[in-house]
Amino acid sequence: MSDTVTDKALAERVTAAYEQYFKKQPEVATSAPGRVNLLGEHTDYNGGFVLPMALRGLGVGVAIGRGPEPGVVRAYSDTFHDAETRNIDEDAVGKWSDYVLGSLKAVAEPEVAETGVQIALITTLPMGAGLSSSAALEVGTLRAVTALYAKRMSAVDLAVRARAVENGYVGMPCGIMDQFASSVGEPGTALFLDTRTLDHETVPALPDHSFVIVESGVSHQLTADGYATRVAECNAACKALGVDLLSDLGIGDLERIAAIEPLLGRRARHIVTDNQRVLDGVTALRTGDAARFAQLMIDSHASQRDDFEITVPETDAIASGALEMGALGARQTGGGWGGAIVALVPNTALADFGEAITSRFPKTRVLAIT
Ligand code: GAF
Repeated sequence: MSDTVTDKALAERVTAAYEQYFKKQPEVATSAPGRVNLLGEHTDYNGGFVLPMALRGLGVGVAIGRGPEPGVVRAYSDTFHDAETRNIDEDAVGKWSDYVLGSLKAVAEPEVAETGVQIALITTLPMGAGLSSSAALEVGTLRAVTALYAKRMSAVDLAVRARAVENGYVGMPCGIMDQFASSVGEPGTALFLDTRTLDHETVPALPDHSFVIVESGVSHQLTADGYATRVAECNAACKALGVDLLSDLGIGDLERIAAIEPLLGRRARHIVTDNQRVLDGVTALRTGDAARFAQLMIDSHASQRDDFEITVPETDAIASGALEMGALGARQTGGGWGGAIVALVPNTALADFGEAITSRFPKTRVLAIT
C-alpha cells in the first residue's frame, strides 16, 4: 500500500459506480489527484526543477476487486460510460484502458493472471486540460492494485513506476513531474522537485492570494507529435552544447546557448531560464513575495510562447487578458498547445475575476481555485 491520502468523496463515488456496474462491493477504493504546474515547464525530462501543486477535488477515483476470470481485466469508466475488457498479457492498443493495464502489469501481473480484476474509474479532471489526467489514472490504479494485493510501496517509488508505465507501456516520453505531483503532492501546497535527484520539499502557497485554474477550451493532445518533437529538440540542443542534460547549464551559459543553431538555442534558453524561474519562485513563495512570483509567471508564459513555442493564440490571449482582470500573473500550464492557464489572483479580486474572464472568453471555464 502507498502511504498517501485518499479523497473520500471521490472514493465514495467510485465505490457506488463499481457496485452499480459489477453488482458487488469493491475490495479497495482510492483516488489520486491531478496537478497544476506553477513554474518549470518541460524542464522535467531535462533533469531540471518543477513546481507543481496537487489539486483538491480534481482527480481520479479507482475501485478494484478480484475476479471473476483469471488474467482478465474488466475496466469500467463511469465518467465515459464505457467498458473495456483486456487481458493482463496484452500490449498497449491506444485505448484509455492502456493506462490501467500498464499500471496493473507494472506491479501485479502474476497476481492478476491468477485472479483477474474488475476496476471502476471516475474522473473529475477534464481531459486535455494539461492537469495530468493520465498520471492521476496511473497513480490511482497503482494505489488501488498495491492495496488489493497488500504490496507496500512508497509514494516516490509509486511515482517512478507510474512514469515508467507512461514511457514504456503507453509510449509517451514524458518526464516525472505529473506522476510525482499526483503521488507525493499535498493539495494546496506547492511541491518543489529536483527531477534529477528526486529531492523534493513542500513550499506553502502565498497568503491572501489564490491560484485560479482556467480551462482555455482548446484541448491539447500530448501523444501528438509536438511533445516528442520538443524532447528530440532538447536532446539535439544537448549535443550541440556538449552536455548530457540541459539542466547542466545555467543563466551564465546563455551567451553560449545563443551561438548554436537558433531554433535549438531558443529551446535550450527556455529550459535554462524556466529552471531558474522555479528557483526564484520558491524564494518568492518562501518570502511571501506575490509580485515577484507573478512576474515569474508572466516571464514563463512569454518563454513558452517565444522560445519553446508551445502556447496557442487562445492561451496567449487568456493569459494576457487575465492581467487586465485582476490577476497579478498568469501562464499556460502543463504540456502545451492549449489546455489551461493558471493565474495568481489576490483574494480580494477573486469574486470579480472568474466572472470577468469567462464573459470575455466564452469558451473558458474556471476549474479550480486553490
Ligand atoms: C506533460 C508531461 F507529462 C510532464 O512530464 C511535463 O513534461 C509537462 O508536460 C510539461 O512541463 O504534462
